[in-house]
Amino acid sequence: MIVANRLPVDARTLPDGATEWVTSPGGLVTAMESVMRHVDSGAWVGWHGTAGEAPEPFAADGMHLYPVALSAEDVEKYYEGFSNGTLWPLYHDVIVDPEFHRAWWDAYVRVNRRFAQAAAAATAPGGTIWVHDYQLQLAPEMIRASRPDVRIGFFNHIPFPPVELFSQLPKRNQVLRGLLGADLVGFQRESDAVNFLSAVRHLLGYQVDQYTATVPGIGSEPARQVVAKSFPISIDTAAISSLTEDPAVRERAAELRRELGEPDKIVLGVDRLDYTKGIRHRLKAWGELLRDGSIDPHDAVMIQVATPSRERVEAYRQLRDEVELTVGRINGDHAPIGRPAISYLHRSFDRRDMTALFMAADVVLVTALRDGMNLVAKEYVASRPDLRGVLVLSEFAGAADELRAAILVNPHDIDELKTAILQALKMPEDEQEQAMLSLRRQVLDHDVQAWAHAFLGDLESAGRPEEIARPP
Ligand code: GDG
Repeated sequence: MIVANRLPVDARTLPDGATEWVTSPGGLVTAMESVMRHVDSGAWVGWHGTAGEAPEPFAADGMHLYPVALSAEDVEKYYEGFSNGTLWPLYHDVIVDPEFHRAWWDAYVRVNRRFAQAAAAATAPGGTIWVHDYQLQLAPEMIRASRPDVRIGFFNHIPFPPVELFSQLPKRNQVLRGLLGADLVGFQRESDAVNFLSAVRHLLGYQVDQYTATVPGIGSEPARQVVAKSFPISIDTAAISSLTEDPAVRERAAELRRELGEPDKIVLGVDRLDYTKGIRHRLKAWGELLRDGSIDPHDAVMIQVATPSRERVEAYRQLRDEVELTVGRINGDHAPIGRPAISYLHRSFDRRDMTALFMAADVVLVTALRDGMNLVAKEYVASRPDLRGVLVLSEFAGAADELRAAILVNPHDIDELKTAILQALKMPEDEQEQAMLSLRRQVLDHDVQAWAHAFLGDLESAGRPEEIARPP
């Protein structure tokens, strides 16, 4: 049983008024969809994407889907509020100021309880529940209270901040206790697991060692051990490999270059339009390189796909305005007649188009200021069986722990970023090949199925409550 904020589908109303369910985009869905295809009788509890009553449970993509209702107020306070106005910025190094409102917290508790109840009601005796992400940190404890027979895993897709930052969170101890309801708490990076265990020790005073926290029992209950470890998420490399072999996708990649006026170099960014992704830093570097004359806009074009995201949250509206102003200025100052210096695309593309873009890109820029993992970096690598192309990767993305053969950058240092972009544009083919070989070995050997297998394997062994000696 997967429990996540969103179901892996979106409702689309057909002309005759009937509802059709289509797969929805996003990192978590991309990752879990391919995992669940290999599970018999898999189920998923999540929000179906529209405020109001929930539809009856239904089957899609071979899974049982259990929609959870969110009212308009829940969406505003639990989702846009506490999840994306408080936790998201706080967990991403306070790139923008987190807001704290008690009414948002109340909604967060209420909605977490609703998800926990739905999961507890739909899971078979002795089953396994895997809760995902920062929107549902209280659910593990709530599920355990009513279903002590099930194994509970939790995976955090975003970073877990250092205790100095986490301590700012009102209700921080409730959040830690919520997570400790799981048998296994998984994180993207080793440093996230360390931060979590350190918060547990400092704020709750529980005993922790390298991978475990000991949760004292209440009354006659035995103490429990909770394992906290890193499980770097990955991608469905087989699916991408087969797309790269599709003649239509290859043709689309060639066509993209023709449509852009056959530039020598195509530089690509693909991100949700989110302030964590460092899009403004990237644009600043690109604009300065054009202004300095280090890049000739006839030779090199940047494509920036900025997928619409959280458009009702103020910080995202502001970001969109700033990004669009900057793109407009750079194009106004530097674009040759009839073609852009930056091709800016504020919309979603299908998987085939995305793969074609990766196949066409000579350089991909991942300049996140903070990112749990960043799947785009791995998708680019998986899309390059020809061993061409250069990845410029922020050291603040989780992917930097594994993708050491990328050009690693501190995106806050615009000069360093400019140097890295120039280095990427000038990299000889034999060096590209050497780096891409090493990157591909890492990504292809550690795909998303291996990630899920590792997590579920550890959950299996972590999942039985063990009596452990209580301190005297
Ligand atoms: C969170 C964490 C972590 C983007 N635009 C389109 C599109 N995408 C796809 C990408 C990629 C996914 O969405 C985005 O994943 P990321 O990892 O880059 O970032 P988040 O959405 O922030 O995801 C992140 C992830 O969860 C998984 O744990 O890595 O750190 O923040 O797959 O390709 N896909 C399509 N059209 C688009 O226009 N089809």
